[in-house]
Amino acid sequence: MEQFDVPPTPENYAVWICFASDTNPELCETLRAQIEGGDGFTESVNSDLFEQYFQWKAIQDAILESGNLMSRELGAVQQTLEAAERDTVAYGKALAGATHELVASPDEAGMKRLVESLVSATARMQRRSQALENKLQATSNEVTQLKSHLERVREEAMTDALTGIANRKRFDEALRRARRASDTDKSPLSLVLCDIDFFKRFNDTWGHQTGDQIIRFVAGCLTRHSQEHHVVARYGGEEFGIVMPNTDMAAAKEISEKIRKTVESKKLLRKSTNEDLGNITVSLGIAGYRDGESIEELIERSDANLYKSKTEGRNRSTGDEASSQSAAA
Ligand code: GH3
Ligand code: MG
Ligand code: MG
Repeated sequence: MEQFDVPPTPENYAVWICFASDTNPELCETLRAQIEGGDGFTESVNSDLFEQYFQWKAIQDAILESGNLMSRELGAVQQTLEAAERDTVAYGKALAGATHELVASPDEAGMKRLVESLVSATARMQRRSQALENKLQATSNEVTQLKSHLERVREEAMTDALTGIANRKRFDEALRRARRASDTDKSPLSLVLCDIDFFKRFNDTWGHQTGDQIIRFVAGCLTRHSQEHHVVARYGGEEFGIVMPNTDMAAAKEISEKIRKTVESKKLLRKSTNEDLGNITVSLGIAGYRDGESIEELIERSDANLYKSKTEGRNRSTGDEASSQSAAA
């Protein structure tokens, strides 16, 4: 990844680990072609690779599987309906025959035969109706299960596997929706970006797995201090974003500070060995949505504030106005 300048995001890791372990011939082939083509690995090439071989693959598989199951179910229902139709025709004929015989005023024995044949034809119809009802009920249950299966796959495609919080895709979607809502009802919308300080150093010292443990810990802090309607997402490797609809700058700053202080104050222990990992800190950048600006502009302004937090010493949060900056004591 280093050789081709591929950023070490979770998505890119997934692609390249698969390449290194040679577990997906199709992906390996595509990657080799890209390398040989010499066009490099731009952000869009990287995200296309991930979508193609991981996200979309999972969704497509689920849709295909659901489609197959659905058509099998519908085929069975169709057969039951056809059989029911044949029985209905036969029943109609039995009734017509009975009417004809009644017109001819049958004797007592003939009447008995007639009633018996009508009773048995009616019983057959009843059984068929019952079977049809059962089949339809089973199909309806099956369709409900398929729907929830598809919903689960959709959920997975929007979730970051390492932390369980939203991934970049859901972040983008949430931000777009929040911006639309803010445009409509003029409610405040804040965006917080958060980045772990000196994380490369931490990773190099303690290893990637312990690094992952820290990413999960920070994700937990963000979730704990955010409100229920906020969307907390892993924006990139050790970067997070919180979309905060209906939240003004003051409230967003307050939450950001709570997050910062919680992360800073936690004494970290290595899970596997209980070794003292010291403390880590995060830097945050906050921007409030300005009427009419694009999503990109809003992200850029949050990012600029995050950058400010970094250059002015890290372990701090910076809001829109310079005067609203909060720093560690
Ligand atoms: P700064 O304070 O300026 O943010 O410094 P930094 O070292 O945190 O910044 P930089 O962006 O240079 O380093 C980010 C590092 O995050 C690089 C990579 O080693 C690590 N990283 C990215 N994704 C993952 C991941 O999924 N797991 C782990 N363990 N580390 C990751
Ligand atoms: Mg970073
Ligand atoms: Mg960092």
